[in-house]
Amino acid sequence: MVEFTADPSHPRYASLLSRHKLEKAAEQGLLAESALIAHGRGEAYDYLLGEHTSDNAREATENALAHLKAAKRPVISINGNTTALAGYELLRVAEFLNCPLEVNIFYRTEQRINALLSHLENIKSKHNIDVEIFGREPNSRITGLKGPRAKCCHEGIFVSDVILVPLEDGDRCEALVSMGKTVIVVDLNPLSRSSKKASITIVDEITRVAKNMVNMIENHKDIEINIGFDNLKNLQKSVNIIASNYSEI
Ligand code: PTJ
Repeated sequence: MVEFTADPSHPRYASLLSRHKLEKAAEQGLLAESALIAHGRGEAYDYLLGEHTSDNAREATENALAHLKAAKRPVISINGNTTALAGYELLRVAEFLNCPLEVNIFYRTEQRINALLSHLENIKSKHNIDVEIFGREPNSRITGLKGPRAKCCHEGIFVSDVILVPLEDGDRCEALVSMGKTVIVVDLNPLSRSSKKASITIVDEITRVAKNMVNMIENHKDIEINIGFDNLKNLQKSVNIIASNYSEI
């Protein structure tokens, strides 16, 4: 693997660093074959959104964290891309929430599950993080879905009332909502099915979202559930940002 040498002063440093993390993760067998295509789509939207956390994304992030804090059985479900880009930060969030993390991937192979679990266990022991990680032996199914992507762990996703599930597929998002859960997704595409179906959508880059959550926790930010939060209105604000960025040179 080529060494990462970009200087932090480079205008595209964050983007280059994310790409490097994903290349490394691919080499370690953590990613789906289409992971870099999915990331590229995300990057394109991020470019149009201005590559920063918008006010409406921050509002959605705060509301999401408030729901997770108030939940009886919160869970954080992570896939390959999320583990590579924000595994450490989401373990910190899970530790703060005292909730489990479940490795749950769309393109499921036992080899990838095992690679992801040992990667996360290494981060845990390196940083002394105390979080239960599920995913090795799924013993339950997401209601209404067929095939391997329905697999989940009873004590993790199945019994959860609030689930943070970044970069989720539309079908699974819809199925989780139908199970009565509050579903929080992170998706740079405000027009995706997941974005429209979720209870709360954070239209922001997962690395920034996870860091923002850690900052809110570390700074003891006083956040409360926003009962007036309207997900579609929040999504519309992201679409408006894209539209106005697109019309100006
Ligand atoms: O690890 P697996 O097997 O679960 O597979 C993971 C991928 C991401 C490959 C899989 O879930 C997939 O194919 O996803 P999609 O359907 O391409 O959707 C990914 C969505 O996430 C797209 O709408 C992207 O815009 C968005 N996205 C991609 N990268 C990021 C992102 N959103 C936030 N942060 C990102 N870094």
